[in-house]
Amino acid sequence: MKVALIGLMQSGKSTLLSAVSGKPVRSGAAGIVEEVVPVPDERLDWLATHYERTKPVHATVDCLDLPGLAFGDEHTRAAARRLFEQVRTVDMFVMVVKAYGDGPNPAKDLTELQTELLLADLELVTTRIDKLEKQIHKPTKTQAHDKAELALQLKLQAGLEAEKPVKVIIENEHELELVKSLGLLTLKPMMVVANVGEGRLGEEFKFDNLDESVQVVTLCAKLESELAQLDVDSRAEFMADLGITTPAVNRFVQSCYATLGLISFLTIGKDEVRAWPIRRGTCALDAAGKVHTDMKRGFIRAETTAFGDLKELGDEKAVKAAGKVRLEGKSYIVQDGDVINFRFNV
Ligand SMILES: Nc1nc2c(ncn2[C@@H]2O[C@H](COP(=O)(O)OP(=O)(O)O)[C@@H](O)[C@H]2O)c(=O)[nH]1
Ligand SMILES: [Mg+2]
Repeated sequence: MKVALIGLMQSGKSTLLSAVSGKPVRSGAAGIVEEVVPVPDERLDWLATHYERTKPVHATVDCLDLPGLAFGDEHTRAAARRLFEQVRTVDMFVMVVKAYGDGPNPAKDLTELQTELLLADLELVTTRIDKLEKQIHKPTKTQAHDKAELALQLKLQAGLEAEKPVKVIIENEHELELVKSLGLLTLKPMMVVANVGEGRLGEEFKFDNLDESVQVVTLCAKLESELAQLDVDSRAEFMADLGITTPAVNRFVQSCYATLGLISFLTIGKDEVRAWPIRRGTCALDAAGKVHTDMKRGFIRAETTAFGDLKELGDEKAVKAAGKVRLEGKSYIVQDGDVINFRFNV
């Protein structure tokens, strides 16, 4: 999974990246900085300590930290556009807004960012319309497809001009299919990180201009980045003193998962235990395909135990004896924390 941190200058993106990656802050880098953040999962750590000679293989989130954006004049706006071009393939955006220091206005900053994303999409859609209008009269193989796309692009253009994000304008799978490859920015899911000062930890942040379904994480990036540099013991001590119960990386990743509708299933191998992110609603057959194409091709059954049962009863023998191992078929909907052994035959 790939996410991009988007925010105005000084909103704390680079500090946030340090907080979630545990790496030193790299403020002011000229280009995009990428860090691979392991997804914390206590279940995996439990499995690794209970299954001898296994190492935990955590899922990862690729985080792109963009240089601070500014939209004050044509020059900075053009620079922002070039950066946007480089994040068209990410899965989601994390909008970082400054809520620390003197008189921050996070709601206004968020609106500004959203407006700029809309404008960038409008520009792309308009370019696409020009191109389609030119080629639509030529009898090409793609003519029918082009006509359908042009009609949709005109609808997107009108919607974007009315300040609607593409994800609101798109009405069905068919429309989605037509524009999916363009990487429209306002089609992407997003969440918000409100970067508060040290004195406002634990405060809930509400944005009037934001849909209720959008995840908002409130944290102090500076403090969290300092905490992330410490060894485990002193970190726990400082966190307790500060009243922070969950490290930033856990809250950050949880919100990314919630935004994308992801859950994890777990596998136990000879030398590794592993967490696999899948979309909520994925069936056992497709989950098998994530692990190996052979497992999907030769799928027989998914031997499934809820992690909670395994932890409670202690080991595989005990869960079997208690009748807590289910043999699920291809269409079984995998649940978060399912420990699965795929039986297959190729
Ligand atoms: N006081 C305070 N300063 C912060 C906080 N978060 C970031 N900063 C400072 O703001 C400046 C810009 O942060 P940076 O992460 O580089 O912002 P970016 O431009 O969005 O990448 C740095 O000097 C940070 O130390 C915070 O929560 N509190
Ligand atoms: Mg930065």
